[in-house]
Amino acid sequence: YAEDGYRLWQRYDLVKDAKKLKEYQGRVQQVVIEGSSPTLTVAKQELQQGLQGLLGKNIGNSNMLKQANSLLVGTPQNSPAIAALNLNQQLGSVGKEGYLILTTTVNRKKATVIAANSDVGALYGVFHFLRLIQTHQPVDQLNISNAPKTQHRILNHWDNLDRTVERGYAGFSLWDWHKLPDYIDDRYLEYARANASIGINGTVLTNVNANALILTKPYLEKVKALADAFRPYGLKVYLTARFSAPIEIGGLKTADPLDAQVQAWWKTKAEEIYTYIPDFGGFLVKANSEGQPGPQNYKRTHADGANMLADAVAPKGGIVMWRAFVYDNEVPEDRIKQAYNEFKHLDGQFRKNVMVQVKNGPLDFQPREPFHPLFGAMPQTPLMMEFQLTQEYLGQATNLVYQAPLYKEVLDADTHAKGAGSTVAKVVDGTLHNYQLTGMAGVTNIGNDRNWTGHMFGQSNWYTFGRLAWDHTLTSEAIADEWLRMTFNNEEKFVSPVKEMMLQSRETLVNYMTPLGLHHIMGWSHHYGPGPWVDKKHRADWTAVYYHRASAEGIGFDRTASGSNAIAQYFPPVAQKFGNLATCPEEFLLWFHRVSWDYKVKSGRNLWDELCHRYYAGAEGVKQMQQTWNAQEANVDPERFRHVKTFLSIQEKEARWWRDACVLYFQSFSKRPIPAGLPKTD
Ligand code: GCW
Repeated sequence: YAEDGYRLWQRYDLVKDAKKLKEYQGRVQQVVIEGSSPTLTVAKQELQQGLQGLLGKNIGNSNMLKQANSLLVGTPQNSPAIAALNLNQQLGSVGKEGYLILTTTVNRKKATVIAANSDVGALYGVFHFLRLIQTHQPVDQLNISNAPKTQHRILNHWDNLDRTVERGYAGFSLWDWHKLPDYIDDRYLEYARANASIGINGTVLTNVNANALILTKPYLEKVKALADAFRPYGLKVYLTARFSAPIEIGGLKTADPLDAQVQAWWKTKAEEIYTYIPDFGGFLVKANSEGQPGPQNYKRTHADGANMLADAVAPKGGIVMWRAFVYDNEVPEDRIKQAYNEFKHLDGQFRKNVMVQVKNGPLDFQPREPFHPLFGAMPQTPLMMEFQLTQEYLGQATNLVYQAPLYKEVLDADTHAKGAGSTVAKVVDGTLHNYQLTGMAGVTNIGNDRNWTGHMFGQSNWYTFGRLAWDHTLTSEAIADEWLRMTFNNEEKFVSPVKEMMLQSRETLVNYMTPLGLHHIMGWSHHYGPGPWVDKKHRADWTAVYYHRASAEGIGFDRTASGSNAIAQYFPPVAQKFGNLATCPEEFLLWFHRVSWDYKVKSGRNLWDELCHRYYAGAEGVKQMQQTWNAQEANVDPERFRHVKTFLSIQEKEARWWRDACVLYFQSFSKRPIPAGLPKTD
């Protein structure tokens, strides 16, 4: 049938390599799952479907270990055969959600065992095992012990109740509120299944620009239906809480978090939610940012607001994710400093079940930003990472950008909070400050397009998020490799060049959009396409010119001590590195410094020439992506080949648009010629 990307990375097509196929068939002759639960049923179905597809034969399910080469799945609690293996010590190290995959003998017969402490751990192990076959790995001597590095691995949907999606570029919201609670669309199950396959264990269903109606009875009944559908897959449901809900749907006069009536209202509301959804995860809140209501409306702090909600969900084990994405354009301060200014001093004031959710960078999901200075700065407050999968500032759904290198760059950045090696990843996984709560959030790129993410390659960012939230030590390369093999095929002639294309794609995009540390020069409000110029309709100090500050002398935002001094928010070794022109990494040059057009960069070119060079190299890079892809026509099905090819031609056009718009605009300040010999074929 037509390949439309609906099957994501869960394709389970027959293993083409005959030798491998035989090997796998020999190794898995029977599936044994002794226990029974909704989650184990899912595991059983997944193995049935997966093995049938991959191995081309129906592998029987049995409760008995009748033959050699069985695949035994379960926990010591629900499987006597697993209990008999005495794996307690090894299982002790994988926690609630981890698993072991072992090649061993059971009843003196060769077997593969997937053992865990919970059914969902076993399910994650099943997906891992299937992935090994999907990616043609050996499965005859397995000794895998795997556990997630962060506890809460959560998708954030910015979905509105009318099904529009804020910054969503893949159709409308998946949640068909009109037909819920009675109609459970198959897509909900496919969605949960895809998330389980990469270890995502939570989903916030609604936009952070929240609508209080989601907390009313008719909607809670619908949310319950979704939560019930997701539960077998280990996927918990969370909601966004509109801070003014007590006024809007509760009939109160205030939403002041220190008001006893308001506190009581939220407690009762939480209790009500738990009657529908006994394992409700908790709330995600955007407060006092971009016009959203919050505790500051009542002269209270973010901690006061978060704690009130935290107290309401605490009795049932719920958590609150309170966002640090706050800024106010009435505040005469460099926008990127505001979150740190508002949150740092609150360290230690939050309840134990609160996490402060921090975007990867201090501005707003730019193609490249330095890491957010709050990471490392709040040792007593668990900080949750917020990445954006949906490509708001990255060409949206028509540009191919594999974001693993972006996420990894941030996770691997060294905060120096406790000396060298204090990476952002160690803050987020809790090891640096011994956080008791840990998590990673991904603002999702999913909508109701047949292929889920608009661009086929957008799926790789969903996949990457799950994989990195589970294990941030995975490399961008390894993740791309897996994803390509599972999503397309295992042929080296396909995987290797296309992987290279993916790995380069983010740098290429940075080059044609915002090279050398430029930022927020996208079109006003929609953020699509270039818009570095003054926009007469809007305040000059809050448009692109505020960020790039180009003039006849030079370009860039001085964030050193002579400017906004944002660098002072970093720990001294980082502040010194960024603050000193000689040591500031060139990719952040114009983020932290204002430099003259003549300034010599590392390539030996002056700044103007280098800027032109990067823009041209970026546009050229997209042409190379096209060449790489076009050479794959024989290796990909015609539908997906055409889909990606068409999007690449849009991207190529847009890259030139960006290049020409920015170079010509900045040239009106630099008054210099476009240098000769730039990489350019058109
Ligand atoms: O990235 C910006 C977006 C807003 C978004 C906001 C946020 C949900 O432009 O659309 O609002 O960030 O993260 O709250």
